[in-house]
Amino acid sequence: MSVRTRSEALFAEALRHTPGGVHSPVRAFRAVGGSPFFAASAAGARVMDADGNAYIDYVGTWGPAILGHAAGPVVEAVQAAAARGTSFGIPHEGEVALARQVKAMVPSVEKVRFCNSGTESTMAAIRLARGFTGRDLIVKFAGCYHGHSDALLVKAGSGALTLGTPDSAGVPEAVARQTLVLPFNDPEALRATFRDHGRSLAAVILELVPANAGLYLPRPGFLEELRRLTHDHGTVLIADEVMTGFRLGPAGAQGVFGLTPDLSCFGKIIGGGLPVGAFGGRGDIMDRLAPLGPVYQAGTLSGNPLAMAAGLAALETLRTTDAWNRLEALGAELEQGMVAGAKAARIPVRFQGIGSMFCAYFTDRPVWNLDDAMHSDRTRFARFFHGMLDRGVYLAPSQFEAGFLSTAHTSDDIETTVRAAEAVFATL
Ligand code: KE4
Repeated sequence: MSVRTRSEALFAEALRHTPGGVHSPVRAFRAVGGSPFFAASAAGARVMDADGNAYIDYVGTWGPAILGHAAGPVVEAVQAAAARGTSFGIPHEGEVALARQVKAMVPSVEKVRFCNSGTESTMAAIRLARGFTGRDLIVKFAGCYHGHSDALLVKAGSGALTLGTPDSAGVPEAVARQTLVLPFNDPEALRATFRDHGRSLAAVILELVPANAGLYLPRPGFLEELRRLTHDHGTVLIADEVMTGFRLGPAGAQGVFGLTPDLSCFGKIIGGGLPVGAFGGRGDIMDRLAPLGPVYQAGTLSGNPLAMAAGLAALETLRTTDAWNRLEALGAELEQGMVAGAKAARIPVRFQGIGSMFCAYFTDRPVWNLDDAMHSDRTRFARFFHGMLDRGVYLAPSQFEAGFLSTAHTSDDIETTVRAAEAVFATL
């Protein structure tokens, strides 16, 4: 059992200054019990806490740390950029370079606009789709999380689901009514919704690989049916790739599944760990954005030079080292070890993953949507989480979050993790 007295003291003080002591709810360990450790530093595949304990990190700051923490090329790029000024609020070459790189990696992106978070990117994409179509209704899927803008905090995943507030207080009924929520992987519900509302639907937004209720995959044919229906009804199809973008491959999940969305949203990796969001896609839609068109969107720190430099260094490193093959191999190693460990211990675990993303559901049934995910044994998950943490492995502190590998993880790390899991499975 790791000693965490410094973290406990910091948390006690944080609680006096900040609601729940955290600056994003999922960090509070409310879903797993206990109090969060406080990070002191992070390097490669490890995070070190305020008491000097080291953990193999499978959260990776919720996705951005795909190269591991304090990756050399990213740190050097940020240090060099900082020496030239931390913010301009003026167009600069870094924005152009990162935009060029995004377009080169994601063929569906003809134009791109940078902002400061995934929330901003999806909020702006929805507004743009509404401005482009002149329609109000949007569709999302239960359990998908697209950030905390009002229109999208309806049956949301991630921290909202973890805390049991998938429909947040403070979102006016008049706003929530404009968001239709469907079950994921249900083509019949899709067809019925388009039959009843087709010409009123401004957009459908989805995570192509929903990873904010754990992690599950699209059933064969589901994405193709969605693309057909949105195309036939003039509805904007928005792929939320904030988590999957540049993680599942150079063109993210849309590249893996061969889908061409009308707009895509990005975040996390595109900023190399600094605050960046982005949205992009069809030029005829993007050109409705101010200052060209009537749809307003703005941001003081959009295109921030440090964040642009970090994002460019991250994408360049991923692209030139073909990191995705390595991440795929590590993901397969982890899956094999965890599945074998759970089986040997006769613990019902459904390990679901794709590339470097994964989730271990404590259930014996396949998970294809939020309802399936809700059958997981969250009490058992909480015990598993703490057992792993006490053995130096940091997993996401919620059954409804995904885990992430980085290029800094090694086969030895996976071996250590699997051994720890075998020991914890035996106690569950
Ligand atoms: P941010 O506003 O947190 O940068 O991005 C929102 C967002 C949008 N779309 C998807 C698919 C996302 O996963 C996210 C944010 N992901 C969560 C983790 N599940 C962020 C963690 C947190 O809220 O602290």
